[in-house]
This record gives sequence, C-alpha cells and structure tokens, in this order.
Amino acid sequence: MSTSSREHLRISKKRDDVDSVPYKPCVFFDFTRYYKKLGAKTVKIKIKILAILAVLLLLGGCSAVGGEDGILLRPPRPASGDLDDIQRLLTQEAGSEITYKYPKKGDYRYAVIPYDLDSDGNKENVVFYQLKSKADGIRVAIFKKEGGKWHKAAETAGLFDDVDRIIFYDFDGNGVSEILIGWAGYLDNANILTAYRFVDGHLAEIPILPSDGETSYSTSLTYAELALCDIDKDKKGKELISVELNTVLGKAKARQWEMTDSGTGSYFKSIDSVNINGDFKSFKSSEMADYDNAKQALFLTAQKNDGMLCTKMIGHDSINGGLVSLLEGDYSSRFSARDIEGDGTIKIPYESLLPCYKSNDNSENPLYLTTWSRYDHAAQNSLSPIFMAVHNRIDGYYLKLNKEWVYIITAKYDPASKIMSFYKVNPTSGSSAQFGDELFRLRSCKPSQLKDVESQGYHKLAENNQRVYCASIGSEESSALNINYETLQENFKLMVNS
Ligand SMILES: [Ca+2]
Ligand SMILES: [Ca+2]
Ligand SMILES: [Ca+2]
Repeated sequence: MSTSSREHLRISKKRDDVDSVPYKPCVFFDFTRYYKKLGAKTVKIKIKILAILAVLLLLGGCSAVGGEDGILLRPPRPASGDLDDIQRLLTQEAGSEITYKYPKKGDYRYAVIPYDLDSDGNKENVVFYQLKSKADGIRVAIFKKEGGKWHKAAETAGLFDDVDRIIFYDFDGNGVSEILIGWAGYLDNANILTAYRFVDGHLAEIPILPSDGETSYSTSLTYAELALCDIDKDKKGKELISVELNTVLGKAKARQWEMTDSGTGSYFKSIDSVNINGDFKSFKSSEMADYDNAKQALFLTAQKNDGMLCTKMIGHDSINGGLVSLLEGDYSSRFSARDIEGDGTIKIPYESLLPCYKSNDNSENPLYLTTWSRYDHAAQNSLSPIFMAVHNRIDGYYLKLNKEWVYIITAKYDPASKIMSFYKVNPTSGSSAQFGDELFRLRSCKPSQLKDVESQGYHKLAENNQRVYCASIGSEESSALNINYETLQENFKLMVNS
C-alpha cells in the first residue's frame, strides 16, 4: 500500500466520528470528494521520533504570551475542582489510561483550556488527549457545565499525534468565537488546520475552500506556519495568514483567509496570496512586529536546505490592498530576527565569515561576522545595517565591533578554556588574510573561578546568575585601535536567547 493510500485510510477512519449533528452542511460540501482529495495529496509521513510525552495535566509550560491586544497575559487555568471532575469523567469513559496533550505553540499551551465557546457567559473546557495504548490518535473533547455538573458535550478525532496550536477568534463577527485547531504534522511543514464552531452543545466543522479558484470544499488546510494578526492595520480585526510550503520545490506562499457566508453556511476562503522568494526547508516561527516608523509586518523565520535561517517579511499593500512580500533578498544567519537590543524593533541578522576563514575550510570551526540590520522600505526593500558583532553562541554573548575594527580584527574560540581570542588581520598580497598579533581575549568562567581568572590579568565585564565574563588586553596595538576595558565593556552584550 502506498504512503498516500495509508494516509487516506488513516484520515478517513479518524474523521468518521466527527460530531457534526447540528451543523447545517453547506450545499457544496462533499465529504467524499474531500477524502479523495486528501488521499491524492502526497502527505509525506515519517515515523516521528517519540512525540514529547505529554506532561501531566497543567504542567504544559506556558510563558507569558501575547494576548488579544498584544498585552502579556497567561491563559486562564481551570479551577482544580473542575479539573478533577473533568479528569475523572474522561478516564471513566476512555476505560484506559490517557495521555494529555497540549498545544506546542500559540497562546494556549495547556491540555485543558477554559474558554467560553458559545458565548453564554460560562467557560467550557477544551481537552486534548490520547489513549496511552495509542490505539487511536489524538482527540479533542469539549466539557460543558450544566446544572452544576460537568459533562462531555462533544468530542472529535484529531489528526496525527500532537497539537500545534489552538486559536479562538470571532472571524465572522457574530459574537461567538470560532475554534481553529492546528494538528502538528510529522514534518514541520505539513501541519493541518481544521475549523469548528461550538453550537447547541455540539462541535461542527467549518468548511474551507483550500486555495484560489477552488470550488470544492475541504475540512482542512495544510500549513507550515500560521499567524493571526492585524496585517492590514485597520485595527478592526485580525486576519488569518497561513504559510504553505511545497517541500519538493522548496517554494513558499503566504495566504490570507476570510470567513464568509455563502447564504447556505459559513466557510473560510482564501482571499489573497503572495509568493515568498527563496528556497526553504521549513518555517520555524512568525511574529508580527514593528519596523521603520511603527509600520508593521509579519516576520517569518525560515530554515534553508543548508540549515541556515533566513528572515522573510509579509506586509500589507496600503495602496493597492492585499499581501506583499517585503524582503526579497537572501539574508542567512544562524540566528532568527529579534529585538536584540530591547528597543522594541526587530533587527534582521545576516552573516559572513570573519577574516582569515575560508568557506571550504572545515579544519577549524569558523567564526562569523553578524550584521544586525533594520528593514528599510525606502531603500528598495533592502536592509540598513545597524551594527556588526561577533557572537559566541556557546557562552551566550556577543561583542559589537566598532566601525574601525570591522575587517581589521578576527577571532578564534577555544570551547575547552572558554576563551575567545581576537587577532589583528594581516593582509597579505596574493593570498588570503592571515591571523596577526593577538589583541585581547574574552573569557567566561564560574563565579567561583573569578579570583583565579583575575590573577591571570582578566577584568570583569559582566555577569549573570551562572557566569562571569571577563576580558584581558595584551597587546600595545590594542590602544591604537581604541580597544580598552571601557570600550570592551560598552560593546560586550549578553544574549537573552541564543
Ligand atoms: Ca459557554
Ligand atoms: Ca463567529
Ligand atoms: Ca485587520
């Protein structure tokens, strides 16, 4: 049996028990065609290395996350009494041990998620779980409290074994949130989104028109990355943007979705799409953020086939409307774009080898010069460099390079001693540059080692909970380059997330 046939059966089997009783199906909606379409799709299945064993109820870690208006908040947790009731009901009925599952991304990273799904003023609880026997795939159940007692109002089978994310949002403005669930595919690039509404105590699927010009409905949408953001900046509502990736060709496309009513039922349809230039292996993350004078764009972090990351930007065309791909160039780095300076704007990195390293030289671990830039819309959609730095990813710091140091100094790193040594570059005619005299060293050590390290001529530059960071300046040539403890301290920065 071919992979696609197996997938066909797998998906068909799982979708038989969709709780669709109260849903008035759209007249165009044809499940048979949907199954055929899915079967025809080449969904690459690879055995996934053990899915992360779901943590016990409520242990799904969730740091502060972006709320509806970008305010940092934590999603609510159910009261412990409610949790006990729900857990008891679920295990009683399943008749077997269960593993709770929690969304890996998004605003709700709990296995049990309270949310008022039908806008009646009381929160239901959405629960993701899987039988420990793995006899069946992942399931999602909705628990509703009526007459002071919880009961399972609805349940449906999911796809695959994990949840990528869950989104609650009132897309059609009727005062009731729709429920979007992204099921985590076995490959990064092939997550599948299904959409539901919870009406009259039942869960009903919302059809999706899968792409431009399609006339037959599906119940799912394949995506590599997903974002809910106010891309058109109208402050009236958020738009759903999906990024789809053709893994064979490495080509990607961003697509905007809208919920609309055909008169016979609501559905999601694609209203615009834009190609994202480049050759991609996967998409890692997306983040709506400011650039240039408070303009906003969706920053996408993609991974290329060589393993390097690159940043892509999707914005909104304020003159003609629709999505635009803003950053066309190929800017590669081992880092994703981030607010590295903590000033509220995202910087985009790209890297080149430090002097004295050759790209084909595998005899030593090469070090890179990272240029952190801002997106410059006026300069033909290109990047304007803000600063250049040498990063030490292992020890979690970077040294900004003053302009007069760039291309004049280079570095080597010894992971055993945690010493990064900086050298003057000796330009040689007719061949590549050579490491010249050593100028200074940076070194990280444990706080308990500081005295010993200081006795070796090091001065403390910075410290955090675990490590102390020091410098030692050893060459007279350093002063000619304005390298002293003051400038090093000023230029030395700890990475918050490397
Ligand atoms: Ca409710
Ligand atoms: Ca709605
Ligand atoms: Ca909007």
